[in-house]
Amino acid sequence: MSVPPNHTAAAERATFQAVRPVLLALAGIAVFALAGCDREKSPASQPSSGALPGTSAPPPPSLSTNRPAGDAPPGMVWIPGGEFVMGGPALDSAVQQRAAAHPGEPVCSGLVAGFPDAQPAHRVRVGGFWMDITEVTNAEFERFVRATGYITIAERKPTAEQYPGADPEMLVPGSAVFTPPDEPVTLSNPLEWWSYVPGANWRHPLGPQSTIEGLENTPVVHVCHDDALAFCKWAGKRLPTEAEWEFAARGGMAQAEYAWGAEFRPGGRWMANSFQGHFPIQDTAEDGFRGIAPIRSFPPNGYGLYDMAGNVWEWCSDWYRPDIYGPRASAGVTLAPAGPTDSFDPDEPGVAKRVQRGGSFLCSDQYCARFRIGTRGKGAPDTGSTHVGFRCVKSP
Ligand SMILES: [Ca+2]
Ligand SMILES: [Cu+2]
Repeated sequence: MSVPPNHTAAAERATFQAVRPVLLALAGIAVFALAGCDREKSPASQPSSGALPGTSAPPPPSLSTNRPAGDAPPGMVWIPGGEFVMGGPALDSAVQQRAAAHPGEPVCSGLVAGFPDAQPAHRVRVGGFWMDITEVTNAEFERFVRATGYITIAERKPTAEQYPGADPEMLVPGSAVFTPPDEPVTLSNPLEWWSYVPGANWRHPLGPQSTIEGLENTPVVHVCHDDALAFCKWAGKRLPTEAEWEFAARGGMAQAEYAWGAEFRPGGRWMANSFQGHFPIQDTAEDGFRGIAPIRSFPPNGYGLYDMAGNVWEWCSDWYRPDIYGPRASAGVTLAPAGPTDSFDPDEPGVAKRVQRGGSFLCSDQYCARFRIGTRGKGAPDTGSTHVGFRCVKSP
């Protein structure tokens, strides 16, 4: 996400996105999964994270845009596919001017820098597919867990073998919870507002005392990429590729600033669940929701999809690298890209990450702004948090 524009080179090098292993190793430090809510860095030298499990050549892409006859699968809508301009979120001149005029004021560095990992805009073609109309809810995830007995990663006890060097006391099941500080903090250290909470998981989103009772229609959270894949398998679905996700989010509009058009609040209306007020200490909830919102709380986009911006981050199937768009741009139209075969995140070299999209209820123009369409997030596959969920797609 963002840091003050005048922050130092040292801060630039600091890790902003600790993940589960790091967290556990840090013993006592509560962290993490900022899921794209960190600053970007310019893609410079980019080694890969090495061999990645589960990476194999994807099947040849289908570019068919023919909608199969018959009814849509329950809860899904047909996304027609086609050619579109991917990435290239615009620089925000108002934000840049504000940042220049008030060098001490925190502002989303992504907005100032123009989201370098999402540049440049380039042409992509994807085939048609079915997509979940909403993010997967607690009720749906519960059905999956009842049917399969699946235990999410956050519910499993991490072992010393998995996390060598970790403080044994930290080797307890848990997950990252947004815990806002009481007083203003610099935006350079996400540890100020993320805590590793033992006992936090999808059934207990804020910790052991919390419950999902009454939250049946709220997106499930604390699901990591591995958990999402297990759900997809059970449901006979899959995660979207990053290109499919963005095609769908654009709702048929070419190169709009937001999933719903050019303006953040058309006619003064809130179009997505985001963060208002002073990040991270006070969310004034002007959009009606402090924290997560039930599905369908905001208007759908052009394809009838809800929450393609804000609310919770959504896992995609692609590995994350910040440097993939450049080569594509010079290659003409990229056909149904499934992402790179390795991962690299300059913010956390050595930790392989998957792409996340859409931003969350914690995104604000002050700190992250990943509700802007075309921007990208990332997270380690074993790491969920209070603001990471998913939705599935299905090939025809
Ligand atoms: Ca909100
Ligand atoms: Cu954000």
